[in-house]
Amino acid sequence: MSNPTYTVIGAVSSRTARALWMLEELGLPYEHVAVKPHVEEVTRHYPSGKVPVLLVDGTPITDSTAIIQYLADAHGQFTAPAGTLDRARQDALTHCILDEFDAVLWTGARHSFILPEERRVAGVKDSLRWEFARNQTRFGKRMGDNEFVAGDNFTVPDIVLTHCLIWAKSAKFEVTDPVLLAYFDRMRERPALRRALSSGKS
Ligand SMILES: N[C@@H](CCC(=O)N[C@@H](CS)C(=O)NCC(=O)O)C(=O)O
Repeated sequence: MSNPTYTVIGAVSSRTARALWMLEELGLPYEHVAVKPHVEEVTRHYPSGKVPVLLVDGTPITDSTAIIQYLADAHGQFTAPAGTLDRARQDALTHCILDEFDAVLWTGARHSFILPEERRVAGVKDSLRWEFARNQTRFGKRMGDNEFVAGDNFTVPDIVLTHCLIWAKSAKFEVTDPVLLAYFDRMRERPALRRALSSGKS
């Protein structure tokens, strides 16, 4: 059976990079519609206007983590199989990264440029930076000497964590934990990540 047609909607400067990276790791062809949130190309498929959206033969899937886990499951790579204890541990790591890194960065972004100005709380950034540093130390300890987040293999949570570290740099949240810094250096070398980050930029 042939692969479905994949279309990724969203600019690479957003969480869309996660979907592009997974497709590049899988070596699958895709189309990339590099648009900002809330434009008609997005709201047509997802009324909230958020990106990324992945169209699988025209059927939309939203939310970057759901998208990359779907792709990993569908192609049997970069994930432990569903229904195994290894998968439960991998999912726990993915959710931990979403709580401890993605949510902190996203709150920072909301209070910088997403929320209406009168709803932004100026002081929240200091508190978030402290939390981000504390969470790095915790997560670095949890990773220990692992090459990848879940052990010896590159899996879905590696894409989420590395993307959060890239995001942190551009949002001026310092990455300081030595384990995470060394990990970030290793992950940045992945050719599929480099290809993904240049998608839509010409
Ligand atoms: N949990 C979603 C979050 C999607 C999201 O908030 N995307 C941002 C760009 S990274 C967006 O579209 N923001 C526009 C908005 O919040 O209105 C995911 O992981 O895809």
